[in-house]
Amino acid sequence: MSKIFISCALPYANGPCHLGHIRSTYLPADIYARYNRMVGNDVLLVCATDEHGTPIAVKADKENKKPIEISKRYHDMIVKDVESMNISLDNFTRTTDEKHYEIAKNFFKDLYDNGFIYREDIQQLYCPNCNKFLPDRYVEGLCPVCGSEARGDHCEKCGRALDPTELDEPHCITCGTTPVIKDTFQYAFKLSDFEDDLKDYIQNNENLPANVKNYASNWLNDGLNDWILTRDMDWGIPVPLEEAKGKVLYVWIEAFLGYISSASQWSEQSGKKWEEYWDDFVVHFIGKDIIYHHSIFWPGLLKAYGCKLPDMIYAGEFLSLEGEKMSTSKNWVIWIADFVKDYDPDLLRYYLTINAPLNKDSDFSWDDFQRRNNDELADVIGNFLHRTFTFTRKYFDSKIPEYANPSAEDEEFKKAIEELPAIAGEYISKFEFREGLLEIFKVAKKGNKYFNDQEPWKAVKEDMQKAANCLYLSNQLAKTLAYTLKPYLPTKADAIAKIMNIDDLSEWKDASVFLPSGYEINKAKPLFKKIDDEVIEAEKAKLQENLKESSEDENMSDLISIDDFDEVVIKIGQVLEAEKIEKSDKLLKLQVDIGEEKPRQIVAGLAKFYSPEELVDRKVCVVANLQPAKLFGTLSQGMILATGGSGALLSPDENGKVGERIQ
Ligand code: B3M
Ligand code: ZN
Repeated sequence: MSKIFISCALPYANGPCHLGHIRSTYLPADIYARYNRMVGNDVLLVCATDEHGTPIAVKADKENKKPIEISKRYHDMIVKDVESMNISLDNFTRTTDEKHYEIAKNFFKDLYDNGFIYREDIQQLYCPNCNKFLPDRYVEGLCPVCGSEARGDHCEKCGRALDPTELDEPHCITCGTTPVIKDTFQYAFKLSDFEDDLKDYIQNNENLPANVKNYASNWLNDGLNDWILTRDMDWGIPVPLEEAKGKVLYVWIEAFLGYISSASQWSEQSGKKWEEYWDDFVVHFIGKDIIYHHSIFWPGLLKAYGCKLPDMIYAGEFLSLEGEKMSTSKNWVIWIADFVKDYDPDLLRYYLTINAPLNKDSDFSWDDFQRRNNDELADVIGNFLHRTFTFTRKYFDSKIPEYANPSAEDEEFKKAIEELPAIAGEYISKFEFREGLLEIFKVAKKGNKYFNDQEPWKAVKEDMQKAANCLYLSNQLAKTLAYTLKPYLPTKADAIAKIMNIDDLSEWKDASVFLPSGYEINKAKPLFKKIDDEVIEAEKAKLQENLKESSEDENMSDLISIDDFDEVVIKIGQVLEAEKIEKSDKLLKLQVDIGEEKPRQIVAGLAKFYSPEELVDRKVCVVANLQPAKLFGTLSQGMILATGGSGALLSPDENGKVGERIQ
């Protein structure tokens, strides 16, 4: 048995969790932790919210609140998000916890006392208008390496950690002023001293995956600079030195220590020593954008501290949404809290795992989500289980029948069941979560085929033993599926176990132990349902709507030219007919006369505000040159102008004539 220390990257407490968080860190960490617990390893899975740093301070400034109010708000949301996805964390703390402050200060002090941290006079960006230094995200500009828009501390495009003074065309994000350079002093870590150690660590650690090795090696080849560990700002952990009043620790150095403070809080509660887990095997699950920090900064700090370095850094690649990069500012995102309101979290766990290996970029699309749910979960796994259970009840009095005189097909299928736990388990232990799930799916598919081929509905009349063998083995596979699916789909696995009278699925080794003949199972309940087309259409429409609303907010201050405005043709129209659209509580289908030969059919989101009768005969304003679109399968050839929130219709004065252009 080994002890395993597993961490998920600390989410910034400046927003709730979206699909990307779950895909790149929490879900893989959870699958890995659950599996390892099942094989008898002693696992410690920790995380915390990252509450300091400019992301939260900037948000607080914008909302005119204290940073702690912001971080508390999002900490509470994140806790709920993570719980709702059934991430089996052993401890989840926050970086404003007292224990964390103590650990972070001691760590800094230790490195300082041992000469790894030194005081340095430096120049930093300062906003003469706001009268403050502009650390990290307080300034934005262009990345000096790739030229993309970048924040002061980080370029998302090329993944590089930056110093704000390196930015081209910098500007203060609060007031837009171009900052000036001003003298100050900070404390720097002698990262450059560890170049050789880090090269050795990256090159000779067999566990590290290719993406981490490649990125880190490239950066190491460029040479390392020392790393500034402090900032001039109020929000953060005070630098534990007399002479450093008004300075705080840079959020990244203490965020790493969140792993340790979360573990040590757990130790206090459990009476177990987290250090034993660290000494045995450490795995950090992170997103690809923070490989630099975890493969260079963190091992450098740990080396200086004299501590064992992480054995494994697993970096999930990006998740896009409907083929586009996710963006919280553009509202092109699906929040976990919204998702779990309408869907079982296991459906998302399934989709995010099976869709692409963790080390490849992946995309979430509603159509594909529906396809995988309907064709794979419902049609293959759900169908197999349901047939097995209902058939056992109907023809075998809910008892697992005898297995005798097996055919070659029976024996081949039996072998596939027996081998599944070892194969799937091997994949999970190698961090190949998708492959493990594919294997499970493959055997479930085989189960369906076997069931069809054996035709037990016929065999019960002609060859009872053939039917008995089929149901004996199908029940064994159902049981094996419950065990092997447990790390992936914990609630669905429990539901299968409940039908099969299995109390707990805690030991992986039981996955291939067959249930005895005569063993009684319970009545089946449908475990997986298909998702209707309308539901998916509505989800897609909601995404577009969110995007539109956010771009409306964003563009408030952007002026357009008269020519831009002239491109929009708005005409006076009159509603001739109006009716509800079935299954939609928002949409109405209207026929509107806009002075053309034929009336236009327009789908309008007005059902919540007007009955169809109220609209007939009304004069309205219509955008007449919009590209036609289909909403809920209904063609829409224009748009009726109304306000978004209250649905108030814009009506022309009485003297306005149908077909007249508004300009
Ligand atoms: N808070 C989140 C991020 O950049 C950052 C991770 C810290 S892990 C020690 O994704
Ligand atoms: Zn400013």
